[in-house]
Amino acid sequence: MEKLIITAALVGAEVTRQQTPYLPLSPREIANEAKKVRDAGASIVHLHMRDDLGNPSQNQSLFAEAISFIQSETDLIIQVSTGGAVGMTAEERVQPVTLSPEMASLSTGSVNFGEDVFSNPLPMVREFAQACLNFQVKPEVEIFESGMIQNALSLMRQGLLQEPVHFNFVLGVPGGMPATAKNLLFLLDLIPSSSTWTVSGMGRHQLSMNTLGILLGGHIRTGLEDNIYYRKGVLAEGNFPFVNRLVKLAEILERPVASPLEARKILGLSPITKDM
Ligand code: KMH
Ligand code: ZN
Repeated sequence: MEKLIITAALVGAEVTRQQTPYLPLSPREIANEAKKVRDAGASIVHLHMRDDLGNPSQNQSLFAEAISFIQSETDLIIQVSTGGAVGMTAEERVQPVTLSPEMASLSTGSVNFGEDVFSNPLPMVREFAQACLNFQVKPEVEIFESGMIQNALSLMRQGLLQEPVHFNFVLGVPGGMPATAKNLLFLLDLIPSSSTWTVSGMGRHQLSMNTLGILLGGHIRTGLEDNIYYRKGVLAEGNFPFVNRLVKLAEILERPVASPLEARKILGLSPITKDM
C-alpha cells in the first residue's frame, strides 16, 4: 500500500464558535492550526475562510493572507475550497483558484445538504474545472452522491479533468450518501483504476470512515469541518488531536504516514511548493 495521506479540513463553512471554541477563524488562527496539524502528521490542509464576523467567505485576500502564512511556516499542500457555503455565487466560490494553489476541491454535482441544497450545476462545474486547468491547480473531486462520479467521468472525457484524478468520498452529510462501508466499497468500484482517493465521514462517522480508508489503502480526511467531537460528548480541542489519533491508528495498522513531499509524489503534484 502507498503511504497514507492525511488531510485536515481545518475550518469549513458551517461550524460556529458557538458550537466549539476551538474553531480557528482568522487567517492567522488558521495558519497556527495548520502548523499544529503538520507537526501531528497531516500533509494537506483543506481551507475555507471566515470574515471578521466569523461568516464563511471566499474572499481572495483572506485566502492569500492565510496561504502566505502557511507557506512561509510549513511545507503543507494547500487545498482551497471552491464549495464555499451554500447560497454563494459561482464568482464568489471560484476566487481562491486564481491564487494558483496546489489543489482545490471540486464538487461534480448537486446534493441535498441538511435543510439546504449544495448546488453545483454542470456548466458551473465545467467552469471551475477549466479554472483549475488555467491556473494549474489539481482538483480533488468531492463525491457526495454516486452520480457525481458519472459527471467526473464525463469531465475526463471532455478533457476538463486529467488522470490520475483524486477523489474525496464525503459520506454522511444529511441528505447525501450515508457513511457505510458498503457505500464506500460501491463507490470505489466506480472510479478509474488510475485514481487516488480519500474518505471523509461526517460527525460520528469520521473515525470509522477514516479507519476504513487506512485499511483499504486509500487516504483520509479529518478535521473540524466534518466533526467537532473527539468522542461522544467531548469536543476536540482543535484539529490536531484528530490527526494525532489517526497517526497512532495508522502505526498500529502498519500503514506509514506520508510527508507532504511524499504526498505530492503520490498525487502527481510537482515536488516543489508552488509560489503563489
Ligand atoms: N460547505 C459545503 C457547502 C468544498 O469545500 O468543496 C461545501 C464544501 C465542499 O465544504
Ligand atoms: Zn470544504
